[in-house]
Amino acid sequence: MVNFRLDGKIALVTGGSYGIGMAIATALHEAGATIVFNDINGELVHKGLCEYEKKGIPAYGYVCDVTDEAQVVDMFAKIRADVGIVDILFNNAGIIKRAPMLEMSVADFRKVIDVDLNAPFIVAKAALPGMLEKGHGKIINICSMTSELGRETVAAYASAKGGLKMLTKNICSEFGGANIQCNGLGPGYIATPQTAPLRERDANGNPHPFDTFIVAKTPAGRWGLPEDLAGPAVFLASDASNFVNGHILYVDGGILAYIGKQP
Ligand code: NAP
Ligand code: GCO
Repeated sequence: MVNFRLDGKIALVTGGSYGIGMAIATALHEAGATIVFNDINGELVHKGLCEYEKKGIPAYGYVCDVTDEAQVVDMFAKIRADVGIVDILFNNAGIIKRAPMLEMSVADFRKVIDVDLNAPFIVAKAALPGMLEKGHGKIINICSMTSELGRETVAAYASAKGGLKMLTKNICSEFGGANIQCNGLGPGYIATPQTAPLRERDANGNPHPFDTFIVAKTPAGRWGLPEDLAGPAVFLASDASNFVNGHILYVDGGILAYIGKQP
């Protein structure tokens, strides 16, 4: 029988105190996994823990900046002591800075690369020894439309998410023989705080032009919801995907298939 269940598995979702991370963690819990998450400060972790408790999910939360290798290594030691060895890692924590390229500072470019590309390397590196010890593992990197497509103002983010696609393929290449699958989950345009500035209405209540643009560019005719990622996330975390490796599963309502509305 196809096995989508995650009973007995420990799943770490980085940046999982709200948004896409929380929706993924909720789905993994429903499939049977024990949920561990981190966020960058104590306030966010506390908020996340309260929210998981409200949902009846017994989650473990840790304060950890995923760009800091020492903090990440320390978090993995704590998780091992408190919960056990991580079987499933979702590299979800991410940031975006939108600015025309000529106005983007090098410092901002570096910051985005650090959180969105260097950190998934650091966290995967910390997770892999435990997975090798257990003889199995799932690493899922949260990619983006911008892993494939460019757009004005997101040079740093697109560079990081394009790089993350290749880090995914490289982890697959290096660890596939050890029964570790590394795949990407590429959300389309999802309604979360990260995309809220693109959906703000003007004083007259008219939608943001970018909002109108995205709805027209999406064959599904709407923004995605974090919950739209639940099924694909469980699939990539489960034994049902054991021969899927180095793949990026786009969950975008069809954006990447579509040339755009004809005039
Ligand atoms: P979000 O609302 O901004 O949540 C991201 C989480 O990561 C936040 O809790 C954030 O904390 C945390 N974080 C940021 N830097 C961190 C660090 N150094 N260490 C630990 N945690 C950190 O984003 P989202 O929309 O849910 O997106 C989640 C992931 O999906 C991101 O990788 C994003 O790029 C990707 N994604 C989003 C969309 C979309 O349309 N929303 C589409 C494709 C891909 P703070 O609140 O302090 O920043
Ligand atoms: C943007 C958006 C995107 C999305 C997402 C698309 O400014 O274009 O924020 O980058 O967040 O990653 O898949």
